[in-house]
Amino acid sequence: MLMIHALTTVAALAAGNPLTGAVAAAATAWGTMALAPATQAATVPAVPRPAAQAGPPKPEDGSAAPDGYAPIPQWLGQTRAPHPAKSAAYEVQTVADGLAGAFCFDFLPDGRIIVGERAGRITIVAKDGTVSAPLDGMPPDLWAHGQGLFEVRPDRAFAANRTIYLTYTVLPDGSNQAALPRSPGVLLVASATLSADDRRLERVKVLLNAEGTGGRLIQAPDGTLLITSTIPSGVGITASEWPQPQQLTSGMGKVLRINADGSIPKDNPFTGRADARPDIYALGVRDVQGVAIHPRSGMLWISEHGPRGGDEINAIAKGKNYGFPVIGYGRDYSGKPINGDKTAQEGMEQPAYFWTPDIAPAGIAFYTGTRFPAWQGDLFVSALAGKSLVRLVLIGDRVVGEERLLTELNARIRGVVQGPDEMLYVLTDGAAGKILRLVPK
Ligand SMILES: [Ca+2]
Repeated sequence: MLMIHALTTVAALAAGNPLTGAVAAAATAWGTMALAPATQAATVPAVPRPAAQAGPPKPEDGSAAPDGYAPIPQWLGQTRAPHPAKSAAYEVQTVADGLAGAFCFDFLPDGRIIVGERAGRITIVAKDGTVSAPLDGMPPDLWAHGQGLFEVRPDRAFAANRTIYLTYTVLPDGSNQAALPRSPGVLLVASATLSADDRRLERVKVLLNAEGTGGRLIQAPDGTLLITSTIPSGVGITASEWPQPQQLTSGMGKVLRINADGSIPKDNPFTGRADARPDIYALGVRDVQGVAIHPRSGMLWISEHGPRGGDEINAIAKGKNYGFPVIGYGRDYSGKPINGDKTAQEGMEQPAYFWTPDIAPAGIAFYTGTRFPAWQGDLFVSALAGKSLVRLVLIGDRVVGEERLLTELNARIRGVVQGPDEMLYVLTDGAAGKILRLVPK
């Protein structure tokens, strides 16, 4: 499925070879960020983007609708796993409402919830459900036209340091807003301090230019930050235009890893290589919409949107290649095969699970609590187009069951988080978003 990118109707910007340009831009971006003082005024070079479409998508641009394509999995249970034998009854309670375009939420150590809305607002939900006024002190260059604020995440030691991390898009330097290409925004990662009165962000510091058009962030158990960086995607954009996920000089289509101060961990897999960004942790991803740390292995798991079909769950290992656009289980929006419908190749990782047709998976969470014993160890996947909360029953890294919960809401679900009370919380998408809590019945 596609992200909610702006379909600007104006003419495209850049001329020239987009691939050569991408490599050059990547090198420039990295060099600049490494040398520049880490302030809000850091230089943001333009990254080549696909040409804008004149008007709405045309029929030949395709759609994301199911078309009967049903690729064969590598093993039984890699897709369409059977309904699990055991489940749990739940009731749904409303925790907060009145959220608009909320994209992410997480718990602060005192049990309050911090919420990020795409337009560039951060609010805090009190335990009684009251939603605060948006925080002041947001990055002034946050550009929200179709992109915007993607992640708001407290540091693991937030109670002591009041640090939060953000991912958001800005317009690159020199952008002419009257002649923008499609999806021109560039993903930045920043840290900030929440003021003592909880009303504003202070000391906003840009840590990284990730180059992508969107992305998620989560802090690993070792304190490093894992950031996902997407390629532009959406109807009218073909996979063959976007080889960057396989290019080590580009930040796009990657999982990136930095220290909490923006420096590069010495044990990153490509450090010391002249032909690679040193912040790359894994490659070959497309459009990551959910991140979670596995409670036992400490590994990053992600949800990822394919184009038309080929949504994936991946367990991310250091230095590995997750295949896009060389292998996958989806097709271009036009319905045309990508790389001859190739689904496997030596040296490329298989998804732990995939969906064709799409469910548009978004936020994910492992359930580790005791309130729902039948759900312990399972991975929960919020689904936008799938309008459900998907429960994946795991044995090790293999899925052995799939159940769709919350279908009764008929709502696009953007996120899922386990609360400190060991209940599951979900965030609904759209202009009238809510945070809901699942409690045992
Ligand atoms: Ca893949």
